[in-house]
Amino acid sequence: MIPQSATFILSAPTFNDCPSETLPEVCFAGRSNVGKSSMINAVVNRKKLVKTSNMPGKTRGFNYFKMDEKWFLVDLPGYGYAKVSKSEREKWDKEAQKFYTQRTSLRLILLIVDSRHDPGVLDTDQIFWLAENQLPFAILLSKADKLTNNQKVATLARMKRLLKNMNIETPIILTSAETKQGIEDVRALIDDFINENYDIS
Ligand SMILES: Nc1nc2c(ncn2[C@@H]2O[C@H](COP(=O)(O)OP(=O)(O)OP(=O)(O)O)[C@@H](O)[C@H]2O)c(=O)[nH]1
Ligand SMILES: [Mg+2]
Repeated sequence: MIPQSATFILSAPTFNDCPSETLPEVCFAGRSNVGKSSMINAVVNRKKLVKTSNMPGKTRGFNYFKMDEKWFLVDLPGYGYAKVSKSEREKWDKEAQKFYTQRTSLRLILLIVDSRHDPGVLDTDQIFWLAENQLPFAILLSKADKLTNNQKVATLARMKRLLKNMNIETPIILTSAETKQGIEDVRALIDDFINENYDIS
């Protein structure tokens, strides 16, 4: 469902600054510049709820948006951005891990992976870590508008194979914030998790 109201709540620099209010939460994560913010705008059907840019590394902290007074959407900074110092990155990784494992209202992690490239070691590590910690997540392959039909089939097969090799079963959706391919499916997935009628295990 497209939210009627979508409001920015706060940007929490650390896990401890996240809202004390508990509503079901869905977060968007993935490498820097993979299209997280664009995906969010497409899913909530707003042109500029979240800032997008050609300059990776713009998003800082846990950015909270309230949807229909019913659930929180959280935009996370991208991982692997080269221009952020190693110590900054490590600090953020710790905050993100705390968030994933301790935020009890977190219902679903949408991990965005660029459909045009082989998932790199950062993506595979992240996928493995989420699965190992038994966290509810789905994979959104982004920027599908840049692919031919053959490439779309290949990228889906590649991701399926990777998950199978890791013994992981989780939804994969091919998406584009440009053409809106898959966006309806992402909305349906979110609805299912918000309403708790989906069991990923
Ligand atoms: N062709 C195409 N380009 C896209 C799509 N989604 C995002 N982009 C482009 O990719 C770039 C990065 O998009 P963002 O949405 O800002 O990416 P992000 O993951 O939020 O980036 P950070 O917050 O910096 O980590 C921008 O130039 C977007 O226009 C898509 O579906 N198709
Ligand atoms: Mg962003």
